[in-house]
Amino acid sequence: MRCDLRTCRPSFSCGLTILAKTIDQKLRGRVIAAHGRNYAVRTDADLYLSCFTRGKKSEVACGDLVEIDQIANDQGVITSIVDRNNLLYRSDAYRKKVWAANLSLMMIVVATEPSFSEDLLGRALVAAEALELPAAIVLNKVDLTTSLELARTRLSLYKNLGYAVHEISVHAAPEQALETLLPPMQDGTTLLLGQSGMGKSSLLNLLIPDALAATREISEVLHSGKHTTTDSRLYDLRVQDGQSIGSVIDTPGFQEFGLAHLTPGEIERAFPEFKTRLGHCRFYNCLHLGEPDCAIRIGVEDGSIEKRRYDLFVSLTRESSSAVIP
Ligand SMILES: Nc1nc2c(ncn2[C@@H]2O[C@H](COP(=O)(O)OP(=O)(O)O)[C@@H](O)[C@H]2O)c(=O)[nH]1
Ligand SMILES: [Mg+2]
Ligand SMILES: [Zn+2]
Repeated sequence: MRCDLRTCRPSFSCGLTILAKTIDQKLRGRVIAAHGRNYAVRTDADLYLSCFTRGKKSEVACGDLVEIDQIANDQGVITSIVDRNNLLYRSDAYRKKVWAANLSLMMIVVATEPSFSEDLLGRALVAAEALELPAAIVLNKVDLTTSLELARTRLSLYKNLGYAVHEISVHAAPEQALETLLPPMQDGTTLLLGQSGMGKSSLLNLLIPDALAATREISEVLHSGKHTTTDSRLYDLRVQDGQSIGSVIDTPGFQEFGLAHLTPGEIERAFPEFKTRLGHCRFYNCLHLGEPDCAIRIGVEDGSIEKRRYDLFVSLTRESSSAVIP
């Protein structure tokens, strides 16, 4: 019996079956969870909880669009990564790791209490600038009024640099928090960052009411039963008329936000307040670390560049130049 690709069924032992299968099962989806070299990929129709790459080195990130070959019910091999708009890395002195892909906004959650780390905040902003990714700061727990003014004062620097600072209280004013945060997140993919204690999990649960349950389900497969929270996870923000109106990537490990993979040029360009001064140093290849007649250091001395921002620049430049990332 002759058959063609449309009528051929896997139960018929026909030579075309295998071909039909490959054509049928080249699926396109989005990576919604990443744990080590295990990924969960969601296609329009299905969720493939157990996907992996064949290569030795895996460069797939949460948020990536990928093509997969189905190999079993919920298992797939990732065969290719569809072009990315952007890819965020983090690194230590020895290697860089992919972190999240296809982002449209970085949202950094800080709080009135406990005190937040300005070093981490600054690093996140530099990472965003290096990708030309818009960044916004969320100040949570504004109900804790005794520490509110201090937090506002610390954040005024970033407001002056042009970053949006959204004040919210997940506990005291959840509806208002949604009204404030959903519009900028709409239609894109927002990376949610925050050091622990800032209320990131509380905010995520407000944005995605079943986030914790969904995480548990996927974690069980990715970690074969172990409950850990080391994954990056992508969630649909809201579904309207069957269409998602945006997504959020939640990612742990913010405590060690290494940017040693950035080059000195990328670092200096990631400071918006340096922009008008770059190119005005005495030496064309000035590193702004102590050279005479350095426009950046003159800016620090006359107060137009904040000392804490310059200090961050120096730390990042030193880390970058002592790193041995291949
Ligand atoms: N007062 C106050 N506490 C909050 C608010 N949001 C979160 N918290 C509390 O802050 C602590 C840390 O919250 P959590 O969501 O676990 O923070 P995460 O470590 O960033 O994920 C918890 O005790 C929360 O109940 C808020 O808007 N106001
Ligand atoms: Mg948490
Ligand atoms: Zn200089």
